[in-house]
Amino acid sequence: RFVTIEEMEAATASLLENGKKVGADSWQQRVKNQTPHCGFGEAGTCCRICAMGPCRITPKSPRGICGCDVHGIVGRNFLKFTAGGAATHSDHGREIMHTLHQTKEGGNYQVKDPEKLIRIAHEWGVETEGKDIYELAHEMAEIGLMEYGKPFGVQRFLKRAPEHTQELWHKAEIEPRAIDREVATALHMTHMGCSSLPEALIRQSLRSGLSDGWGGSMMGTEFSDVMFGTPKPVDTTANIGVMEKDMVNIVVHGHDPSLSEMIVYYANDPEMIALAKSVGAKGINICGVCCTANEVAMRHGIPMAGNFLTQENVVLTGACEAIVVDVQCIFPALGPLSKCFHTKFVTTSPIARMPDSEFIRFSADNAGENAKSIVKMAVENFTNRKTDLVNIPNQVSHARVGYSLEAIVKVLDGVANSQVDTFGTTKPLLECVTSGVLRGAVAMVGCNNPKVRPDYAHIELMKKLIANDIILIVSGCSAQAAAKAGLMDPVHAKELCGAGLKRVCELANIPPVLHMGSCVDISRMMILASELSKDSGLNISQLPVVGCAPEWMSEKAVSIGNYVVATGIDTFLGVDPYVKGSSEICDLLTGEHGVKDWVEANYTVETDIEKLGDLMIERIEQKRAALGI
Ligand code: BF8
Ligand code: SF4
Repeated sequence: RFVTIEEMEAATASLLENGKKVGADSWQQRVKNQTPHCGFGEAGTCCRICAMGPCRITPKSPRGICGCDVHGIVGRNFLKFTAGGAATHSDHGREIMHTLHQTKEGGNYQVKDPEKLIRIAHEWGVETEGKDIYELAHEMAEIGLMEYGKPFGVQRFLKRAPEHTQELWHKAEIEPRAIDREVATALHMTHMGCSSLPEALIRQSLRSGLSDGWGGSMMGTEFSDVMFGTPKPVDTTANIGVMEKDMVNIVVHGHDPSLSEMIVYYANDPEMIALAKSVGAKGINICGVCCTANEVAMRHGIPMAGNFLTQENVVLTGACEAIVVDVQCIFPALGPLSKCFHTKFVTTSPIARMPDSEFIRFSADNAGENAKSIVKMAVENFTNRKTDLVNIPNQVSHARVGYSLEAIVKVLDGVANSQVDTFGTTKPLLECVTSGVLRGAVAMVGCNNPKVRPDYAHIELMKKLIANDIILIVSGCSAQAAAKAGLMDPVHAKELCGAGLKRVCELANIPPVLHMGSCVDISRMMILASELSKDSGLNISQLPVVGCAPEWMSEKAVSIGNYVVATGIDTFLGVDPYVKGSSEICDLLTGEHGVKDWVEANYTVETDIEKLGDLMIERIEQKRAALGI
């Protein structure tokens, strides 16, 4: 029913043994080689943005050669980190808009949720009357793409936020303008001889974070839904045991659903299935890793083989015919690792080129053709499998996923007590919170990081929170950790809940941990928070809701942290974002009079996971007390 962290670690250990037989390297080994890490890097006190450096700040050398102090250096590093994440998420969103522009009737990409497209068009003030749906899709794609570089105005989606939030952003001068502009401004500000004032650097960090969460990511999410369908609850399975011994296993990994959707489509092609049978397999099994897994699980119930730090495990099973990737969070290690087995490592994007891979360039024009040839290549590779190297640990959990905002509102109707005005709103959830049946909600997101025992923080924190009647909304690799452990099991997970949450799970027929999607889908969480605020008349910062990334590692995660905080949601991190070298930056991010004065929320960094959980519960209870509930 539930898979413990120890059982998962034992499975990984047996896979590493498998790897040893063929001389495979692993992240577990590379972590040892990299430890201890550079102390300057860890504290954020090394600057190498100009060639007079690198400058490192010590008590004896408190300033860089240009005279920049430690606060300027740490702040600039933090802003650059954010800009990297905002650029990455937003470029994913841009790719989606380009794909939308290529949609056509009967084409590789189509509009599957026309209603949502029309809804967003109305929001954006675009005339829909009398237009063909594809004409509208192309027009919306162009307008969306303009959001990246428009010379004037602010992001269109900001209007979705409660008015109070919009006012805070305006007053703090952090409303994101064009998406690319916020990234460029960040890089301009961090150039040698520009900003070294901590406050200015942190403001721009929030602003470029917002250009991601309320700009690029939100477009990525919304228009993925338009093209591939808005997720609805669907049952699936998770963990390494979803790989099938007798089938061709194709693992999809990365982020952009434009690739994985096509691979899923061709894996179901009768011609390909017949080919698989002709080479001695029972069929074709697609499973996912990282955010791509979330995308196809949410829309098609495709099983999730693992998350960030188990990406090598899928190859180590010896049963992976192909691992097909697009962009982001892909270990370059997969190249050499795949060479130790029969696995084909297929890269598809000019953005993520890697040695030891087969590059099949993927684009909207050739998507069908190329997806088919990738599936064919994987099927034909089945006969190269070395059966004595096949080791698939028998670990599988059931999971119900697919909780888009639209789906959450729908399940809430099941909890509503017959007052018509609560249907189609978040009010039933608010009622549960006000009455104390639920104490609050935690949005748990983000990666794995070897600095934290992988998956341990996600899983243990979730168990602690649900036992305390706190509902979880999750995304990214956090979602997969939950699914692997069985915390999304629609039947059994409620056994781990407090009485109140258990009751809600029964009434709404949901697991206590709701899978909202991939990391770009944290934008869904921002809209949910906005709806809760509007439906309750409270500010977002007053809601007993916090965000948490206990094992984060990527630049994208810092960008997310910044937009979650900027949206008014206190955010708890289990890994320090390289800022501990500057008291001023730490005060701005975590103190009572920094970002909190501007956006009514701040960060808490606590690497002791048990304490991190206690702090979140304490914050939720403080917010409840302030509301008198
Ligand atoms: O965007 S949670 S390891 S997979 S960065 Fe990457 Fe982190 Fe996973 Fe998706 Ni998000
Ligand atoms: Fe050193 Fe200043 Fe150049 Fe940074 S910008 S490397 S602190 S001289």
